[in-house]
Amino acid sequence: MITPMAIEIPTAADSHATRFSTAITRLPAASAINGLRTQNTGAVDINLMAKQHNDYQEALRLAGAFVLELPALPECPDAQFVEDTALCLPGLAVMMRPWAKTRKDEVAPMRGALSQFFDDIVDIVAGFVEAGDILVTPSEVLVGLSARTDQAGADQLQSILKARGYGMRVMKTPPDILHFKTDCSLIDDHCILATERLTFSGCFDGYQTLLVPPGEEPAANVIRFNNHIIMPAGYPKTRSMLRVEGFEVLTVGNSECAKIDGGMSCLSLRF
Ligand code: CIR
Repeated sequence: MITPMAIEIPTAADSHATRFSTAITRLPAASAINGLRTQNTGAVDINLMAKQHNDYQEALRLAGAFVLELPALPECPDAQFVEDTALCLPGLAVMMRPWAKTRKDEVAPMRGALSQFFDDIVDIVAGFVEAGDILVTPSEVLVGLSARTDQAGADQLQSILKARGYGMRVMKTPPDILHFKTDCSLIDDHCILATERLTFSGCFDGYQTLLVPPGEEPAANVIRFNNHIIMPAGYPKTRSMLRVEGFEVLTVGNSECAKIDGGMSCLSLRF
C-alpha cells in the first residue's frame, strides 16, 4: 500500500464524497490529438495540453492531494481521462467497462495502479459503464444512462454496490450530453452544481442545486477536493457565483482537453 503524502489527510468523520487524500492522473500522449470528440472545434495543441495538465496537477496539490501521475499510454488517445476507467469508494474500486472501443485498453493498467491502494477491486463484465456517468454523493451513487453507459452495466454495478452497503439510483442522461457528469458536480455534501438542462430533468430532487449561468455550461464539470473547487478557466460568472457562495476556487485552463470533450473531473481519480 502507498501512504499518501497529503497535506490535508481526511479523517474517518469526513465525507467520502468531498474529502480525499490522493489523485491519480495520466500524462496525455501525443496521440491525444486523435481523442474522441463529438464535434470539431479545432486542432488540439499538444504542448498547451501538457502545460494545462501540469497546472491541473498543481491545483490538486494546492487542494491537498498526493498526485500520482501515470505514464502516457500512446495507444489510447483518451487515456488521460482516467476518471472513466474506475469508480473509487472507501475500500472499493470498481473497474469500468468502457463503451468506446478505443478506450477498453485503458482499464487494465489502471487496475494495476489501483491495486497499490485498494484490496477490494471488482470488474464490470456485463454491458458498459464509463465512470463519467457516475456522481457520488455522501448518501448514494447516481448513475446516468447515456450513449456510453447501459442498463446491463448499471445493473451489475448496482449489485456490486448493494453487496457492500452503497445505495445506487439510475437516471437518464439527456441525449445531447456525453456523460452524466459532463453537466454536474458535487460541490458540497448536499449541493450539486449543474446545468439547467440536467437539473430540469429532475435528477437532483432532494438535493440543493446551484445552476451554472446559461452560456457557461462547461463550467458545470468541476472538482470538489477538500476545501477547494477546481474549475475550468474562462467562466467568470460561475466563478464569481461560487466565490459569493463562500467556496475557495482554483481555475485551470482546459481549452485543449475541452476540444476532445474532457473536463476537470475526467482528468483524475480521487479517493
Ligand atoms: C471520450 O469521448 O471518451 C473522451 N474524448 C472524453 C471523455 C471525457 N470524460 C468524461 O466526461 N468523464
